[in-house]
Amino acid sequence: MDSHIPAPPTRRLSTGALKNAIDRSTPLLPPALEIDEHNYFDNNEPPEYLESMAKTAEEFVRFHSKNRIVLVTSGGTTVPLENQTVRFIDNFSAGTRGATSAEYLLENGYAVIFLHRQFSLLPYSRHYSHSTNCFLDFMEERDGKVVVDPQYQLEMLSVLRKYQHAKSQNLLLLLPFTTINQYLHTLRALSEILQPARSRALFYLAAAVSDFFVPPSKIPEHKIQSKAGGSKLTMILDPVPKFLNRLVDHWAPSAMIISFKLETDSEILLSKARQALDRYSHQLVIGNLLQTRKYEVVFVEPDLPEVWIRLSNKENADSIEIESKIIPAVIERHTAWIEKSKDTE
Ligand code: PAZ
Repeated sequence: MDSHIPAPPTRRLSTGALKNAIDRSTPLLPPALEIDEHNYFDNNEPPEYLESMAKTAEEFVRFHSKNRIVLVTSGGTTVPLENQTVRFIDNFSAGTRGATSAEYLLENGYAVIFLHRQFSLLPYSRHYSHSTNCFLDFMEERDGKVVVDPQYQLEMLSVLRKYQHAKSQNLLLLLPFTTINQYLHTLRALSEILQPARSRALFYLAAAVSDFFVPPSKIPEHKIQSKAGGSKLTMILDPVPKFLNRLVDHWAPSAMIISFKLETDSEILLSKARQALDRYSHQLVIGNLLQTRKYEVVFVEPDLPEVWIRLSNKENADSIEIESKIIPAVIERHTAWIEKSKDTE
């Protein structure tokens, strides 16, 4: 990264020797087997809305029977600690990567299924939502009416036109999730629904998915009580099975699959991305560091040297979004994937 680009605020909690806190040399968890898939999906009930969501997605895929379709996953999954959930474990992801990438994919003619954490950032509305860009700051009162402040007119008009185009052409399907279980069931259902699209289907898995969860057999039904005098809370979380290889080999065997790898330690980013690629045999891992993810990412592909994508100082000062560089590079690879798949389809 260019040295004078300011690093975004980190969520570092301590200046202590964090290296010792977690053993980062731990290898990745083994890929899930068929039996793990059965165990998980038989024991963790699908969300009630799954069937109707699947119908909507099927219609969308049929409607785009000639177009490229991308499934973008975005935002963080939660891990409930109680069945009637008061408390849950969450992560930092606001869905910026996913929502921004979806816009550039739409601009390049893709139909987008946007599987996102409910209330995280959405394509187009992200420009005016959440605390940094409250939509009210873009408005003013004139003659008793609410109007857009003239200084934002042009930019908002451009965003509005793109949004309305995506809507009127039925190019964007928004599907929410909250928990890790909802995410996994929906991902599997959508993968199967996307099978007819074969190599035209692209998976862009940018969501930050929980690594651990409390299985139904161990989850308390009601709110966990604090005892008088305050006792410690100990919970044992099970690992979430790594379903990426099931996706690659069985759920969507003809699609191009891109996963993301997030780390905080630059020394292990490349090796972890390479390990994921070796383990799951998909086409591309996009690696990024928590601290620099808005300015640089690295493409890791089988049998090829890594490719870094970075914003220059000028691009950064001009508020260029790194996704405007990531997406053309992704599309180039998807085009090659479609070409390569032609012989077998
Ligand atoms: O949502 P965001 O833009 O703040 O962050 C995006 C991201 C860092 C979650 C994404 O780029 C990513 O790396 N997702 C995969 C995370 C992982 O499970 O390793």
